[in-house]
Amino acid sequence: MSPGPPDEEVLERAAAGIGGARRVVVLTGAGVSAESGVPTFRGPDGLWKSHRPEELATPGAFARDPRLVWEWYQWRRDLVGGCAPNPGHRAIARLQAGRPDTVLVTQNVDGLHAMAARETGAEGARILELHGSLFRVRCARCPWRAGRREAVDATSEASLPRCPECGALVRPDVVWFGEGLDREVLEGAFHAGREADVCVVVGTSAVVQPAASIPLATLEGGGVLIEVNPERTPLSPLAMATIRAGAGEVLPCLLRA
Ligand code: BJW
Repeated sequence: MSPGPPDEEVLERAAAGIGGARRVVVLTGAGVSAESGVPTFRGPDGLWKSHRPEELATPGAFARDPRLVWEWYQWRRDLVGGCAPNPGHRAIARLQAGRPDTVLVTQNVDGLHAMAARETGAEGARILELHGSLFRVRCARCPWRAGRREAVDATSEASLPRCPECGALVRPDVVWFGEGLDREVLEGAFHAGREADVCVVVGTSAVVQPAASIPLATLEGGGVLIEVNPERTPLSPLAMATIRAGAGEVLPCLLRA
């Protein structure tokens, strides 16, 4: 159901909060890419509508059926490969170009924020990808990792890519349930959260930890939250402003300041 046009007064208050902030951190989730045609995870048309997360996004799932897991990831790589940043990604990139101390923390693995930053001349923008990237792979056994955009042939287990160092199976370089996040990236994200006086939370259901706790670090540091999401989330009651609209529709106006 469409939430209708955003409340002008709330939008103005939120824009003023961002405009007056010393430091801003932006936390994004799958919703920011929805208007680019990338499905979210948990919505009615979400990526997990027909598969349970533990069937696909866990190390156990990969150990049990690497072909099925790769088939799902290759389908997503193909889908995302045909998508482009939307006005929401571009608005965040423009904010970072204009205010280079703004840190963007994303749970997304689609690379659309980095693409928007390149298009907007914000190449130096600090983008912390908490959950990895669809377009990187790593060895399931040893530390080898690399960028990889070519298609993975998931027609049989024998056709799956193997590590050039140790011969074990190669897997997507993303963070699955039960796996730790990269320590440096995570520390950077929490530091940015604590230092910010405004945390703009966009398009995340805010149920997956530890990402969902980054806005809490802003609150603990005395800052405020601004949420952009057509639906209510566990963070909504904590936000000084909640804007019930799509990211692509509202961010260009909200981040103009
Ligand atoms: C729009 C819109 C529009 C629509 N505009 N908005 C503490 C308590 C309980 C459990 C745990 C805990 N700490 C750790 C855990 C376990 C677990 C966890 O969080 N479980 C919960 C689900 C209960 N976390 C982990 O295992 C993490 N590891 C970890 O903590 O290691 C240490 C440890 C391990 C074990 C136990 C304890 C500690 C790792 C989490 C990795 C998550 N990985 C995934 C898959 C990545 C790879 C891939 O893409 O395949 O990351 S899961 C999936 O969820 C993906 C996403 O990044 C993540 C978040 O989803 P997101 O972005 O919020 O998407 P949706 O679909 O949920 O929401 C979309 C939103 O957009 C909705 O709100 C819409 O309304 C909105 N929207 N259109 C704006 N146009």
